[in-house]
Amino acid sequence: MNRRDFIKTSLGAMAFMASGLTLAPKRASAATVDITLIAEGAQKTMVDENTLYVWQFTDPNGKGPGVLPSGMVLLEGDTVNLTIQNNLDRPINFTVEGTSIQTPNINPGDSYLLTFTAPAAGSYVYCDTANGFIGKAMGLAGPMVVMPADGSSTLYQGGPAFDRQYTIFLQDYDDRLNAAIANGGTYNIDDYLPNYYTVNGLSYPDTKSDGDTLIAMNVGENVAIRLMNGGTIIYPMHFHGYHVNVISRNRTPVTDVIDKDTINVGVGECVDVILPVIQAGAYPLHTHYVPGVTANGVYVNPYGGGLIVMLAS
Ligand SMILES: [Cu+2]
Repeated sequence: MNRRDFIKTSLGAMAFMASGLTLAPKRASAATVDITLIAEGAQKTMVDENTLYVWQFTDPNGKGPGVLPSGMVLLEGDTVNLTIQNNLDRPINFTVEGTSIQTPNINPGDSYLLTFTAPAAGSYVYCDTANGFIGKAMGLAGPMVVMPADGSSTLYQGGPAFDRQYTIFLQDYDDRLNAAIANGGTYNIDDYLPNYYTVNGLSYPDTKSDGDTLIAMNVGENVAIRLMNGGTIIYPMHFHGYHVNVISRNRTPVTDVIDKDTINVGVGECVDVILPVIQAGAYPLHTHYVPGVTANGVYVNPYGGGLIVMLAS
């Protein structure tokens, strides 16, 4: 069965969408890019119908990957004019982890223009750090993918090539913290224990019906998967059906153990892997932290409700 037939028969009428970061248009040379991100509160409905008050960065002109309201794809050397508007009730900042890219604290109602040069090719987590642990725990984080300056489909210039790429942005929530923030209260971070988990803003089974979180592949391809931990706990990500080659951790090439089926993704860490598609089928990629495949501790369908995506070829 080919890929399209599989999608039609197994996953409904969904077409491959050129959305989000997955299939971002390629450019051959660096440019000047204007981006606006609004830090704001939003009501997020989870797969068990519970609603969480979350914080998010929202790009009024962009979306994705998945249902994340923001996500950047840049080319190495781009000049980025980034405006951050703070619509939250407290100061925030914008920080690209592992770089010196950071705004000062931005007060409620204020905006700040940060101009920076897109750093070396690779995967980056951006987030608020002005609120400490709470920034990420409330959701104020997103993925930044920097493509090589030569415009090639490689993870870095001269690095391994891929046929397609996916961004898998991992986040978690403790709904007691969300409720406390929504009600203007306080929360003891020592009590933090997440009970909701998302990939690109979605939980399983919704990850099956979004073009950025259904990892659609063809046998014979090399598929780049960017595992990016924007949450607050470690995610041991297990690939069923395939082994992957670990290419880099936090933009540093990995040269020792490269062929694995479980990849530990630490807090704030970005692990870029290449999956050689050696066989057809449908297999899960999920966290081996068992509560992470539930929604509030419950399997909302036979397979779970949290951090699961399907690999389909
Ligand atoms: Cu597993």
